[in-house]
Amino acid sequence: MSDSNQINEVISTEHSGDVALVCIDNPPVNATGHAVREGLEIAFAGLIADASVKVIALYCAGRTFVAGADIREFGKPAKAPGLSSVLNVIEQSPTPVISIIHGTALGGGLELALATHARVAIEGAKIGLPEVLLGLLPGAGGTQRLPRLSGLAFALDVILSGRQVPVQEALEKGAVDRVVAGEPRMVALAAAQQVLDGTLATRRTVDLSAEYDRAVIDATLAGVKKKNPHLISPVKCVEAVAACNLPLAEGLAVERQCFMDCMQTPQRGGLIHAFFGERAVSNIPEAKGETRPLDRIGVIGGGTMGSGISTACLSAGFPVRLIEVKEDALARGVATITKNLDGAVSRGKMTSEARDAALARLEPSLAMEDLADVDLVIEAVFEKMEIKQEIFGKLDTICKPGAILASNTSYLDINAIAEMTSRPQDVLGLHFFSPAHVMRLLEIVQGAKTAPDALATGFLLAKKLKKVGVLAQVCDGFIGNRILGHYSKVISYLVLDGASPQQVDNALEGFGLAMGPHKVGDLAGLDIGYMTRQRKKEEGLDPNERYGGAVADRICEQGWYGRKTGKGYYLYESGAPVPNPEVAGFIDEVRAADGITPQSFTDQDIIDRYMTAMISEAARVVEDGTAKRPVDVDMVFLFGYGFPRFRGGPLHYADMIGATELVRRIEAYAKTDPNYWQVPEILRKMAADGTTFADLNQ
Ligand code: T1G
Repeated sequence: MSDSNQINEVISTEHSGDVALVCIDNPPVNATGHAVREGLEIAFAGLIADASVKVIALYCAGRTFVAGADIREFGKPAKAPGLSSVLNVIEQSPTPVISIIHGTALGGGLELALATHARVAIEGAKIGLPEVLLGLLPGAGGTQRLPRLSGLAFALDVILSGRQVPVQEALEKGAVDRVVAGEPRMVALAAAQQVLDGTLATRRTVDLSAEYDRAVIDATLAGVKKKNPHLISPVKCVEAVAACNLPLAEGLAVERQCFMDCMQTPQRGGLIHAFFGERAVSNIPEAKGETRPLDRIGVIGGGTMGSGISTACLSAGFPVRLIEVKEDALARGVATITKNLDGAVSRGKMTSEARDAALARLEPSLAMEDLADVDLVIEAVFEKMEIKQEIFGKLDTICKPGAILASNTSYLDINAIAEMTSRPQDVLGLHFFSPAHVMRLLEIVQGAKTAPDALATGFLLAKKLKKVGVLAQVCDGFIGNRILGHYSKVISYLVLDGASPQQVDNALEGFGLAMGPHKVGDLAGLDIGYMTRQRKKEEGLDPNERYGGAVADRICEQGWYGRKTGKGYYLYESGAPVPNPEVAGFIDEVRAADGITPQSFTDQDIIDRYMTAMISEAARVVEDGTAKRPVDVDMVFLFGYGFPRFRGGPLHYADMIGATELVRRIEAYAKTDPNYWQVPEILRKMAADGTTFADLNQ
C-alpha cells in the first residue's frame, strides 16, 4: 500500500488506488475507548471524502477484533464521539465499508461490524453481544441491526444469552457474509478486491427489514421475567429489540433509552464489579511468580470431594493418580468420577471422546507410594486433623523433592499440617467447593512457610482448571466458611426472635439468593450441622454466645434431616417443599423456654440483619488480612456461595449501604445482643473518614 497514515495512537489507515484499510490497534482487546472512537471518526471522514477510495476495509491488529466498548469508561462522564454516532457515519457511508472479524467480536465490536456493509470472518472467530451479562444491553445498534440481518429469534437468543456464537453458525444466520482462512490484513485486502470485482456483495443493514412477530416478543418477555425476576437488563433487552420494526432512527432512540435505564441501575455496577473482580483476584504478585512443574497430580481420597477434584483435574487434561485405602472405596471413587464425566457429556460440556481420554488418564491405586512421582498431591480425606497430619507425615517420605503437598481442608490449620513434614515450604491449602468439578471457587491458603513458587503454582492450577483462585491466609474457615460461620447464626436468631423459617427463606430469595438457608439446610442434610453442634457442645460452648441451634436440634432429634428423610424444616412428600407444621411447635417451645416474646420482622429487616452480619465478618476478614482486599471476599461469595452476582458481592453491596449506616445498624442490634453484634474497627474508621471498600481495592 502506498499511503499510510497514523491517525492517532490506536488508529491507522492505508490507501492504495481504490482500496483503503483502517486498522484498530488498541491492546489488549481493541476495546472502543475514546481514542478508538475519535480515531475512527477522523479516519472515516477523510476516506469517505476521498473520491479515489472505492472501498474501505476495517480490521484489527492483535488477538481479536473489537471485543466491546471499554468497560472501564462506564460510570465516568461520556466523551464524544459516542460509539453510535461513529457507527452511523460508517453505515451511511456512500463508499462501501467492510469489516474483517477475527478472535471474539463482542458487544460494541460486533455492533461496529454490523454497521459495515459486509462482514468477512476468519475461521475460528466468534461473535456475541454479552452486554446482558454486565447488566446492560447492546447500546450501539445491536438490538436494531442484528434482527434485520439474522431474524428476531436468533437476535433475541444472542442478546439474552450473551453467548459467543461460532462464525459458522453466524454465517448460517446471515450475521456474517463469508468465513475464510488467513490473517486480518491480508483478508481485508482480498475482500476489498472482491467488492470491487463484484464477488462480495455489500448492503446497508438499515435497508433490511426484520421479520417481526409481536407474539415472539411477548413470549420472550414473559420468559425473561420468569427466569430472572430480579434482573432488569434482560427485560430492557427485549423492549429494545421490540422496537426493531420502527424506522432505524426511532429504533435506535428506543434502544438508547433502554440502555441508559440499565446504566443507572446498581445491577450494572454489581455485574461489572464481578467481571473485573474475577480477573483482579489473580492479578496479585503472589500469583505471578515463578511456578513449579505441574504435570502429574495425585489425589488422596475418593469421596465426594476427592472424586470431584479428580474430575476437575482430569477434565482439564491432567493425569490423576487417585489413592484410597480400600478397594471398595476406590471403586466408588472411580464410579463417581465416571458419573461426573458422563454428566458433562450429557450436558454437552464434553465430547464422549474427551470423556474417554480423561478416564484413560485416571490411575486408581491403593498404594500411597504411587505418589512418588507426582508434582502435586491434593489430600481430600475426612476433616480430622489427626488423620491429615498422619497422611502428610507419610507424604513427606514418599513424594519427590519439590512436589507440592496440598490439603483440601475447609477450615483446619494448614500450619499444623505442614509441621508434620520436613518441607513446610511445599505445603499449602487448596480449598475446593462442592461439587468440586462444578463450583469455580478455589481458596488458595498460604501457610506461614509456603514457598512463593508453591503458592504461584496454586494459582497456575486454578487457571488450568478454569477456577477463580483467591488467596487466603490461615484462620478457622479461611475466608468463606469463617464468614458463613458468623452470619449463619443470625438466621437462627431471627427465627428464635419471631420470624418463621419460611419467611426468612422467602425474604432472602427475594434478595436474590437462589435458595433460602433453611431449604439449603434441608437439601444438604440437617444432620451435618447437628453433628458439628454436638462436637462443639462437647468441646464447650462460649457462655457469652447465644445458642441458636435448639430448634434445629429438636428437628434432628426426630430423625428429620431434610430432603433425604422427607422431613426437615419443610415436608417433601408432595415434591414441592411445604413448611413442616411441627417445626412451629418446636420454635414456640424454645421461645417459651428462653423467655422470648416473638417480634415481627419485615422482609427488609431480615435482609438487613443477614447482610449486616455477613458484612461485619467480611470486614473483619479484610481488617486482619485473611483476605487481601474486599474484592477477594466478594469473589469468594460470588463463585463459592451463590451470592447474587448482580449485587457484586457482600462488600460491594456494603458500599451501597455505607459505613455510617452499617455502624448505626450494628450498634442498634447490639442493644439486645452485644456479644454477637460488634462494630469492626475498620467500619468505624471508614465511617469516620468517609472511605469505602472500593477504595481499599485500589
Ligand atoms: N473493556 C475493557 N477491558 C476489557 C474488556 C472491555 N470490554 N474486555 C476485556 N478487557 C480486559 C480484561 O479486563 C483483561 O485486563 C484483558 O482485557 C484480557 O481480558 C456499546 C456497552 C474478550 C473474551 O463484555 O469477555 O460493548 O486483567 O483476561 O480470557 O453495546 O475479556 O489483563 O488488565 O478476559 O482471553 C461488551 C468482555 C462490553 C467482553 C477475552 N464486551 N471481555 O477473554 O482475556 S459492553 C464484553 C471478555 C459494550 C456496547 C456495550 C473477555 C474476552 P487485564 P481477559 P480472555
